[in-house]
Amino acid sequence: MWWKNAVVYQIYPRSFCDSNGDGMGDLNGITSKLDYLKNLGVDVLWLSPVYQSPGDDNGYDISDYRAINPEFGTMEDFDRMLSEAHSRGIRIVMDLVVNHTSDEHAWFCESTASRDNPRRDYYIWRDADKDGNPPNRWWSAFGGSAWEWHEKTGQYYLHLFSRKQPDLNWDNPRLRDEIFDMMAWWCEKGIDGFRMDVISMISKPDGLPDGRELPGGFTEPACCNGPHLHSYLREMNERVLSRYSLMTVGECPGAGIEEAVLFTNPARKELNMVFQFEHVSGSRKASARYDKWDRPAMSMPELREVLSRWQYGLEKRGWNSLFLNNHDQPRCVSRFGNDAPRYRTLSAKMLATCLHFMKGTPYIYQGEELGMTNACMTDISQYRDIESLQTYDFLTKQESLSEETVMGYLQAVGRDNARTPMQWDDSPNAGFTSGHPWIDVNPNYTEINAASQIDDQNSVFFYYQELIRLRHTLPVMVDGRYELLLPDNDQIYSYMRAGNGTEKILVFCNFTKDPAPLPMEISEAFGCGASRLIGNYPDLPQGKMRPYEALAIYIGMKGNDDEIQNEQKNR
Ligand code: TEU
Ligand code: CA
Repeated sequence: MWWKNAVVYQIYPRSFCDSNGDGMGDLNGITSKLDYLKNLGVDVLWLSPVYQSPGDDNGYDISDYRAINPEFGTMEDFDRMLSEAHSRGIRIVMDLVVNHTSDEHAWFCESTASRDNPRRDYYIWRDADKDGNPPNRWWSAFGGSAWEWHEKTGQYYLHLFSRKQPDLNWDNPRLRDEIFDMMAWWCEKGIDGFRMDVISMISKPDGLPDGRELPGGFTEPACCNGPHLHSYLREMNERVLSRYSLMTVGECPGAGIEEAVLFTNPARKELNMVFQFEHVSGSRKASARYDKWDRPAMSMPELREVLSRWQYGLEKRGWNSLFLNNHDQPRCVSRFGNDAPRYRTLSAKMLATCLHFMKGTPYIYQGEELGMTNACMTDISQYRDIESLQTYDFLTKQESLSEETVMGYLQAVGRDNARTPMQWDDSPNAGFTSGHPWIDVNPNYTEINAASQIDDQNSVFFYYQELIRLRHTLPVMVDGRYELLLPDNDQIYSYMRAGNGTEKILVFCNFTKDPAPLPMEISEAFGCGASRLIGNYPDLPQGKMRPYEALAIYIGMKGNDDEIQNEQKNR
């Protein structure tokens, strides 16, 4: 299971690197940066969608699964990127978006042609109720009703996301056949796996019951972990996944540990791992009328409780994905760390230490390895994400919140924060494009960029490079059992990874800008021959842990220590 030792790097192609000056990242841009990614040391690239799409949801609205969006280049460009990646020992995982298509997909064009079209029930159609209203009060993730009226055929169709993303009807075996054929087509091209978009939503519950009450007279779409979900995944595994050596990760909103075990227990032959969202959904200790937008940030003790529960929960029963960033989340150094210039590098390295020594497959989102921060957009015209724009309209117009309040929400947790262009160097537009970028570059690119970091041993880049090297050289970092330490310490998150023998790694992360009393476990460890694996200060802490200090300590067989210490000396 190669994916257990792998480190995955997520690329958001439209913001990664533009090779032809049209202001949009593209496939040839990715190919031009494969040596950078090889140098970082990552094993797998997960590409957000590059298929044919009108771009209503930046490519998560696919109109042809077997064609490349010309904005990103051609299928030849894709094939070249794939073979260039493979020649460097880097695998490519594609984003599989099969809960819905674009409304411009040929299937939907047929489905809307007439009620008796053979592909009518590739999608989810329902009659209006006696008053002409939608069949239930489900909310679309991007605002408004999850039902769109289709005048020509006189029914509503379901769209859990934008009205241009109609949900597919997975209960239709012919639809499943077409999806599985398409997946096999990509596997035959030589890709190495799939990240499966909102895969926990593909089986809708009978009767489509309303969920939790939400603002504006809507309810939560009660459609995660539906009745046939696991049978559809077992069918997918049997008919496609099991025939290739793939890595599969399911994006599973609504999945708790018990569902995650059902998805990832190898004996069940479904998926290798899942993305769960408990740790990136904000504090559960406070109420929030608008969910992620006005939910307070999670404190370290809350984050520690969630992450530890998942580490213990999947031990010997499944496999964790490890992430704090992606294209839907704010930048972790701004959300969980401290992006003030004085603390940004320190806290970015601390967060990376906390995440990468855990058990599971780590995911690095483009720019995270540089300590890129949230954007600082001050006007709604700078925003591009449909979720941001439709939420802005809903909250200012329907909920009458002030522009200042709503802009504050977008600046804190809007998805655009992660979608500003990758910052390559301090030339105009951060070296992302020679043209006009589709979204503003973060002005701090002059201080935060790859060129200024790849040769700097104190950079965030260098630190990630080292964490990845350690994961590739320390089996206990992959297989060791997780055990929480200092459970009641409200500044330091500490845990241990225990190997079969005497080998162990101790991790200590001060999540605050205040010094913290030095845990005695650190002095004890060095007292019995431990060695420093990595840390974000040049020397060991004396008497206290410094602001945002991170330290990983290795205790193991004597021989290994010498190797480790020699390694340290030779660095
Ligand atoms: O995201 C699914 C999802 O749950 C997101 O809506 C996310 O939780 C939310 O935006 C947080 O505010 C996937 C893709 O990652 C996302 O980019 C797509 O917009 C969405 O599915 C629809 O395909
Ligand atoms: Ca381009």
